[in-house]
Amino acid sequence: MNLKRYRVNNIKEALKFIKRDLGPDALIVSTRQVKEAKGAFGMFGKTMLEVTAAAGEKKKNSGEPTTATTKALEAYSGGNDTTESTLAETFLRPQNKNVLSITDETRSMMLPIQKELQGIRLNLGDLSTQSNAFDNHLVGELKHELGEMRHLLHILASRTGSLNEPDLPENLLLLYQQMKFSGLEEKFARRLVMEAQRNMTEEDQENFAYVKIFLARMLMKIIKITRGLEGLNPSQRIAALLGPTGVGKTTTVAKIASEQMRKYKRKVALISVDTNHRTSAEQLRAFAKLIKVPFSVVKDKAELNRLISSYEDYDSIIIDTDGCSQRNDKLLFEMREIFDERGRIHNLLVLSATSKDSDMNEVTRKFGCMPIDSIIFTKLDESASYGSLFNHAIRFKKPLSYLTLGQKVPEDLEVASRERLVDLLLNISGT
Ligand SMILES: Nc1nc2c(ncn2[C@@H]2O[C@H](COP(=O)(O)OP(=O)(O)OP(=O)(O)O)[C@@H](O)[C@H]2O)c(=O)[nH]1
Ligand SMILES: [Mg+2]
Repeated sequence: MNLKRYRVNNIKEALKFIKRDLGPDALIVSTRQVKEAKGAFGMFGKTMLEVTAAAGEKKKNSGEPTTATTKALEAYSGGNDTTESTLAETFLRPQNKNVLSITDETRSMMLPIQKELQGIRLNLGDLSTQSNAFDNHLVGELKHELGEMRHLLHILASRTGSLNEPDLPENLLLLYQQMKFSGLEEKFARRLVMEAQRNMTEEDQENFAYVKIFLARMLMKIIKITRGLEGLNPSQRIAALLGPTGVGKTTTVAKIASEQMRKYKRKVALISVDTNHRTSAEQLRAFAKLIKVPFSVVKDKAELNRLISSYEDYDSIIIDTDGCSQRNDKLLFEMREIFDERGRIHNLLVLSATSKDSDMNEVTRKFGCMPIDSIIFTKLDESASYGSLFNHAIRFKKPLSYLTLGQKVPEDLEVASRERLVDLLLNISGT
């Protein structure tokens, strides 16, 4: 991918350069405010806008220009080069008539299909009420036709990304595209920018930095956090890490144990719950030996409760569990037997930021058979976009406790903060 970075006074200036250098298919990847170095220690420098853009793929035979918004959506969804117009043009002319024409064009294509669908549905209804004339074969055919029509409608709808792109002022449209590029779901991104537009004066909407901060504030209000284990019972913190296989539970247990000891000087004990009857606890046993904390393996709830009671003079008890596939109902049931009790144990669901949104949703739904108090996102270092973290936090309304950013113990652990999460999505700090 051909990436280019520009320092400009405003977004219009950036779009001019992007179009000139990268062509009409360019896509804006990120934006941030930077201070130009000037004078001693770079003080008194002018604040500039830094825009990073990527060149899109060129289509060999250019056709009629359609809509830039559609182009942006296609680029976001993996690059479908059926349109020729520019993202930049849309930003320059957000009221572009083309936006209307593609919507109208699509609507007019879909109208007859929708009518036909309605007709088929009515016929199906009639047939099923007339039991004598009920003809299985005909109903089967109609159902098949209905399925095909639905499929066609789906394709048409996905070609335009959305039937009515938000009609937004330039800065909001730019940030809307940026959030979608980062993986934030279209409906969430749309709701955010629409809400922001309603709550800002037209003058404020023209100030890019203001709009970005405004959106950041809105996002910060949506995200819930636990401040690591600080929100837990201060007299004794008991945390169990649950989740699918290989997401980094054991590594994160070790990191949290170190954090509790080093940062808070707390007395820590480690437990491994071995439901899977695998001898995977050895890794943690070795670590416990290294940091000189007690470590035990338990097999069931009674043993776990007994052990926790014996650790009553410990400040933090961190419990590791075996990986459990969200599709393994038997194992999930065994886990639930141990962790469903509301009370002393804080259940942390561990999810990898590299997982697909749909997989993460399935995991959270399945593990929802036991109380999930907060979520840890691991492997942020292996992920290129962070919209899915927000999709998840918005959808399930679970607080986030930690983020992990690498394999190193103890350093690659961060307490999840709203500022950090919003920065990951909107690149406020520009790091
Ligand atoms: N890049 C990266 N790798 C990580 C991170 N956290 C853990 N890992 C790696 O992911 C792999 C699996 O980590 P484990 O801690 O064993 O995962 P687990 O969830 O305990 O696995 P099971 O117990 O088998 O379910 C190891 O290679 C870890 O080093 C992270 O934040 N970033
Ligand atoms: Mg493990």
